[in-house]
Amino acid sequence: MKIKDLSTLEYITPGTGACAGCPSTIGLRIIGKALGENAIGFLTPSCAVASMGLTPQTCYTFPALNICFASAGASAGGAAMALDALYRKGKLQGEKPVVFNWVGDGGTYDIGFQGLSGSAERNDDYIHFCYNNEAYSNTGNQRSGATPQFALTTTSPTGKEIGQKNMPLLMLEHRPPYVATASLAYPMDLYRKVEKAKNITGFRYIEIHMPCCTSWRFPAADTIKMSKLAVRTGAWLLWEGEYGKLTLNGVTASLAEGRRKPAPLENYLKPQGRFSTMFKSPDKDKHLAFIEYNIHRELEFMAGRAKLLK
Ligand SMILES: Cc1ncc(C[n+]2csc(CCOP(=O)(O)OP(=O)(O)O)c2C)c(N)n1
Ligand SMILES: [Mg+2]
Repeated sequence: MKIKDLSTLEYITPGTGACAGCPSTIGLRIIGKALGENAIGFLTPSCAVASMGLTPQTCYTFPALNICFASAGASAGGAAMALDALYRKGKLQGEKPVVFNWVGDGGTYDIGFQGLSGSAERNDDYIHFCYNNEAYSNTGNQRSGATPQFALTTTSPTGKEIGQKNMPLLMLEHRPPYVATASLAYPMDLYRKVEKAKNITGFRYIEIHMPCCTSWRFPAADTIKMSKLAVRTGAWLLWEGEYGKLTLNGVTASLAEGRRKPAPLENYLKPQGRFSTMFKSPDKDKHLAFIEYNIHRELEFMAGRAKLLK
């Protein structure tokens, strides 16, 4: 299957208030084509909400419910249970809608983490999408648990002092039926993962890397280029897992097996204004080497983790 063969269904209408080059809109278009018309989405405060417009003129074509951060797990889990009850009582017929969350990294890694963890452990029946733009973007670019080390944000004005946490792995360790990471630069890999998740019952987590031209400060036309470089440098890893078992995918697998050399890190970081202070620093080479070391270490760690449970 090729991208041109995907459904013509659109989850977003023209005229959204999102920035030009917004990765969230690109991601939602692809996942919509995989999830189809029979789906209900929950959104926590984020760019995806700030740009959706006001009722009755919102840009989404799926039923979209705005919920608070802490309740993302409980809301989607509760909706899935309520649907089950309606089917049991004979009040609904036909195929059960897919319930999904569309939540940022701030909502997933930080503010909604506790509720999400509880929901994953209960194995509630929905897909949680984390669209990870590595910052609290809609509120003006504050740091999150997904912001990389040395990146400038308004709350890390000299560069973030620590790196990001491995949130998808934390979700995998809840041992749910499905966890995956994906990239906008590999849309058919993303599509395949969403379609796979759609046909599984229970808690599913898919995290999509979302280079954000506004917060990261690179040209708006380069969203996909930055997405691809993130994967090719090893800064973003592609993998999927079921019940704790983990498999590396695509370029990430080639990097881990040494079949492919990582792309030069500077090609990825230099065009991003959020690293401008690091590139001006006399310690630039030391910092770049440290990031490279951490990328390599993470890849080795994930490759090792993949071998542990087969
Ligand atoms: C409990 C709570 N804390 C803080 C806020 C303010 N707030 C709104 S959106 C947001 C950041 C969201 O970041 P993320 O989930 O990464 O989405 P993005 O803006 O990057 O799309 C914050 C802190 C809020 N609405 N509710
Ligand atoms: Mg964010």
